[in-house]
Amino acid sequence: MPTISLSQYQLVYNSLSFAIASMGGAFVFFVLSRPDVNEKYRQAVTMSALVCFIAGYHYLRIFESWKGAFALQGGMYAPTGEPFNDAYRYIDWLLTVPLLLAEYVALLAISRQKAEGMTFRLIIAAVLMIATGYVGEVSVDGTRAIWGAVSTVPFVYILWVLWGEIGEAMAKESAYVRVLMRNTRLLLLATWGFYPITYLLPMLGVAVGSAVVGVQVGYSIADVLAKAGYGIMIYWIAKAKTDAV
Ligand SMILES: *C/C=C(C)/C=C/C=C(C)/C=C/C1=C(C)CCCC1(C)C
Repeated sequence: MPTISLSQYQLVYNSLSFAIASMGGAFVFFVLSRPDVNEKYRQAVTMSALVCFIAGYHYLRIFESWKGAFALQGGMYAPTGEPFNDAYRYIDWLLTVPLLLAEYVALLAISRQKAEGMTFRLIIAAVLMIATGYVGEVSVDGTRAIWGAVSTVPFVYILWVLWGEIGEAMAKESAYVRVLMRNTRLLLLATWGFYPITYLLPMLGVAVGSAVVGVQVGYSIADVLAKAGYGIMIYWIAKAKTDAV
């Protein structure tokens, strides 16, 4: 860990704190709003609540780890020697990404048999994406780019499948729901695309301190949008479909 400035330290500190608050707030919202939607869609809202709960817990742990990794020394934050635990984030993704994928599929309202096969393939791809990404994230031997490229293969597969399936499902919906689904699909692409871009930061020649800070802030923003933000979109779609019948 490098020595970082006061404002760099606080930028991460505040981003993590913002993520904890967002996940906690979203969790409460999903629990309270679950009865508003038709039974068919409740499972999707439950999954949003679970995702935010799991992420909120991990953000608390990441926050503690960040505080322990640095100490104020002569106006700068110097590493204490206690390692900053980046594994929390990847463990979190390992749990939340499969849940998010199951959530998208649940909303598509496709036949159960097709949904099960698709969820299974998407989850395998997600595990591969996260596992290979993690190896690259913690690598110190210059293989970050290679593992990042490997991880991008299942990533593209996931987005390609979801993009197509959401497109097909959209066609069967009312004009209003179609617009909501179109926006959700764009949000999916924008937020998931944020992760590999953030991952690239340390390879772009920025100072080590800035890269560490950028990665933490970038992933935090992406997580809030991909989990809490996406959950709200899913809720809106479920609510619109409920009100339409
Ligand atoms: C709630 C957490 C979510 C939605 C996490 C998503 C994570 C990704 C889409 C990560 C993708 C990566 C690549 C495509 C290549 C580089 C390594 C990763 C793991 C950052």
